[in-house]
Amino acid sequence: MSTRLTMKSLVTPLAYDRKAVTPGIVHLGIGAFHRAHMAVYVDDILATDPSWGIIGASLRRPDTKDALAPQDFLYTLAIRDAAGTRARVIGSILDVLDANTQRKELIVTLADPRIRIVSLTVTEKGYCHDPATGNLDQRHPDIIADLANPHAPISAPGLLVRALELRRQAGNAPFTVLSCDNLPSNGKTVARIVTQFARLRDPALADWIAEHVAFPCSMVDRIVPATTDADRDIVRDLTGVEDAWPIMTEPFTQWVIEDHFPQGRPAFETVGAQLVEEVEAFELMKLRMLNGSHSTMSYIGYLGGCQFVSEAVADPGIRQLIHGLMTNEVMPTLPMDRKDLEAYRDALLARFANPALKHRTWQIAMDGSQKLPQRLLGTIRDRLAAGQSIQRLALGVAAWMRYVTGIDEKGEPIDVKDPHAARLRAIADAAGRDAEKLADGLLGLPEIFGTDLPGNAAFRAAVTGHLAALFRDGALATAKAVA
Ligand code: CS2
Repeated sequence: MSTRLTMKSLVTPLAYDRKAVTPGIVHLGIGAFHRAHMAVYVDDILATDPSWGIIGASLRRPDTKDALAPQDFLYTLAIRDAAGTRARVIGSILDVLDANTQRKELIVTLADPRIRIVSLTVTEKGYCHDPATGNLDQRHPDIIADLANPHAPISAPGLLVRALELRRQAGNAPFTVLSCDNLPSNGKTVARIVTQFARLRDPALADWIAEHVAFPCSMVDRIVPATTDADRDIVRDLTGVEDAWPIMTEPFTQWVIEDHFPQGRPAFETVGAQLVEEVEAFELMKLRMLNGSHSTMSYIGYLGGCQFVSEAVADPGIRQLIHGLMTNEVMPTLPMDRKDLEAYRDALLARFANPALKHRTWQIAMDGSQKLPQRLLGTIRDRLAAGQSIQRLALGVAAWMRYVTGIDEKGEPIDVKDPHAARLRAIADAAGRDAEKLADGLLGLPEIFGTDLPGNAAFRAAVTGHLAALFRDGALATAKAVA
């Protein structure tokens, strides 16, 4: 594939000799997001420093390995907007290990001293934590399995701890753990989860991890819709090459990283990343502005019949709602300059409207139980504490509640994907279309709403009122009324 791809003038070829590249990073969760984001920054580095190749690992499914192995792990990145599509070949991923069939090899690789960074995009649910508190969920089935069988772990925390244990036993330095998921203070969160898991296994190991392992925070941003067959056709028409799994994305990309890598790192600052002392304000801004809007638009848009984000944001009611949500309810909670936030908001609205990105509302609607706390509920808490209104934010929460009933506005089933889908469905089935009962049942889930929000009368009233309106008037009319 490489030769054919590099011969095409429309495709930017590799700028380095791939045979000279050696592995320096293991990435857990080698999905579309990583392949459009970190793998691209690393691809840009390899011409000047070939010691940072990536070994990817899939913890659940072998499909990425199956697709990429026959093409030597090369793939096409297609960058799309209204102006057209640009393609480039990415070669930074040297191999992909399927954890289910190559678990031993994966653990040996993680323990290899050449690996100085282990990065993760395992999605929110891959951390096996309680999203409301950020603590390890000790009742999580994968955590129970890993505590019973710590030398053959299946969870991300289990794998990290086993690999760190082997490094410690061998007298080797640990790797730096770099979370690239949309979690609040993602480095601190993964540090907490990993040390809590280690402590359940071996307190001395937990102490060693707490003392020696760095967990820098990072804010990652690039919109990456799931690849479809239509995308494969677009890439084939553009490049003349059959790529089993190309990645489609937008021109925008951002990566803000806390500069704390005691074992060394690629010179990411030379390829567009921002290396800073403190990332958390950036993370908060992105989670609340981008992801908070995304989730709100997705639930309302899906219910209102919008298949793609670009369609949802083209609806005048939804657009006004999202604009108002960011301007009036989110921006005042953020520590940044107002002018910068206005520019950020406007850039987001333009990115959401990208007509070439077929970003499904259904895709973003997934895993709401894991996403709501950092995307909407933190902002709601801050505003309630300051006695401020939360009407638009509460509509995002109510739209999620309406969505997880699993029945759309036409009476058709919704394929609700969520680790708690069955529990959510049972609550919804018991409540029927009674807004009060439904809100009551769902607010009773402490892993989402904590123990404070369910008792907050203003929050409860706002959510219940919106939920009743969603059942009565439908999503688009309700969005327009609240906007
Ligand atoms: C989206 C994110 O699927 C989702 O939940 O909100 O994946 C979003 O596209 C990225 O965070 C953008 O950086």
